[in-house]
Amino acid sequence: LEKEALQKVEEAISLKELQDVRVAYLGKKGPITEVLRGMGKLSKEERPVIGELANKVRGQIADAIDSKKADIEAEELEKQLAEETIDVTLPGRPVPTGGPHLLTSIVEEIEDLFIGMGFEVREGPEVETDYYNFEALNLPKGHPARDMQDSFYITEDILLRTHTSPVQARTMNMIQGERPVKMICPGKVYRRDTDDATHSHQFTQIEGLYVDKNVRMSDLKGVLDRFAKQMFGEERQIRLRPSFFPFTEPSVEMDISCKMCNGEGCSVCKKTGWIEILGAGLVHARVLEMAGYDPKVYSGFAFGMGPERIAMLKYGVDDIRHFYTNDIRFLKQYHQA
Ligand code: FA5
Repeated sequence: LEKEALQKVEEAISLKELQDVRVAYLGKKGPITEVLRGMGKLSKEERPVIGELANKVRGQIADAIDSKKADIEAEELEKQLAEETIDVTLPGRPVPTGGPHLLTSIVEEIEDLFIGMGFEVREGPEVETDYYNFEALNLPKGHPARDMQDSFYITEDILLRTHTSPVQARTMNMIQGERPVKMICPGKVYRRDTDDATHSHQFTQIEGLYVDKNVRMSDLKGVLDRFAKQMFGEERQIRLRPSFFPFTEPSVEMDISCKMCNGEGCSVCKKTGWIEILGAGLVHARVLEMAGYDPKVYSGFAFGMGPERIAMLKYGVDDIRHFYTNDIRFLKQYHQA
């Protein structure tokens, strides 16, 4: 019996099999328990001999099971460790990382450029009152120039701002003529424009405003020229064309020489050699006055540019809709490492 049991223990290759052996030989219904149970029937002389023998056999089988159990456990641990080994020399799986959107980068680049010229950065609300979006900018109700910017009205007096110019009026109003202002304001604007390659119903503008004593047209031209050359390269030319905005007098639009054809005329610049990127002018006396600045003491210039158009020019993007459709293949091209 002992030999047979030890043989079974030896053959067991899993903890389950070993447990089965333990139950079979040492369990309540096993042969040794049976022998011990039958002790009562034995004679006085036989009892200690058989008892000792049975206990010895039981002890040996139990020891063999315990030592085999330790072997199997060690073996299993070994196996598990081998299976779970990590090869630290394998190349890692790349984790895709995001990056700033091209539009965010260009706005930040423009901000840095103007901060370098002493402008501070301000913000204003996208949901704006009719007063700040139009009236404070010399565009009273019924003024025909309101049609230049088709609007999304929320109520009769509240709308999505059509440009960032209301931030001019808000900033000046806050300071009430007490000191000069030199600020830019980037932000989203909304117009009921039909979307095409160069127009979007929601786009970005960056407003600029400089009000001080003796600010002149030449100051505006100098700042815009610096901006264009730093943004697009020293060889680029700027051109100011007379224009009209009710909140500036005189008003201009600024064109930049086309990079694609070097001013020769191509499809990108609609064969003119120039591309319009912003509107600007000297702040209208009425606007200064309404915001608490004395136009006899103060003068100023303002501009409003479209960073999408600037990014298109700088990076050769052929359709403004690329900025908003979020095709990862487009966006990835502009991620800096
Ligand atoms: C204005 O919005 C004036 N507030 C700009 C201004 C500010 C003039 C301060 C004088 C003083 P305009 O509507 O032209 O002007 O727009 C300014 C720029 O925004 C344009 O030159 C163009 O770059 C961009 N822009 C205009 N409409 C759209 C559009 N639908 N989609 C994308 N960009 C546009």
